[in-house]
Amino acid sequence: MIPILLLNGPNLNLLGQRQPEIYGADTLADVEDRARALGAELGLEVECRQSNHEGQLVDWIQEARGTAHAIVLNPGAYSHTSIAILDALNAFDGTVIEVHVSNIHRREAFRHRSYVSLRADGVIAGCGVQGYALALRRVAEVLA
Ligand code: CA2
Repeated sequence: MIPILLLNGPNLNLLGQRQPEIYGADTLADVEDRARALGAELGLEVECRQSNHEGQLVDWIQEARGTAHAIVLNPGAYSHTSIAILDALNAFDGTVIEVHVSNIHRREAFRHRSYVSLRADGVIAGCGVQGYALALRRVAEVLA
């Protein structure tokens, strides 16, 4: 099994609890359970983490340098603001896939730019929570 990290940023712990018209009805626990199950089918051991704190996300990305072969991450609103997360990802040698549940390009202009996209090997947006599964399939393909 190849170890990979699935990271979710601020407010994604609220998935399934508010704004279902934008983010759907699945909870973060649903998403993480499915990711671990799909990962097992694909030969990936998926470690799931979520934080509302930028520094915590940076710490986990740094830790992943020694352990994970890929990072799938939805940095939430930090996508649009965080040079610190971009810098941490630039120090990570593995595959990086960025996921957004909503289509950030169809939303407010401030969501159109993602610093994380400057490092991401792939970006998935607007596919709902299915985006996480698509990202895992891509990781499995790239690492094969
Ligand atoms: O579409 C995405 O996945 C986002 O990364 C979600 C972020 C947003 O700031 C990005 O622009 C796009 C927000 C996450 C908030 O998640 C919630 C989920 C349910 C209820 C309330 C917030």
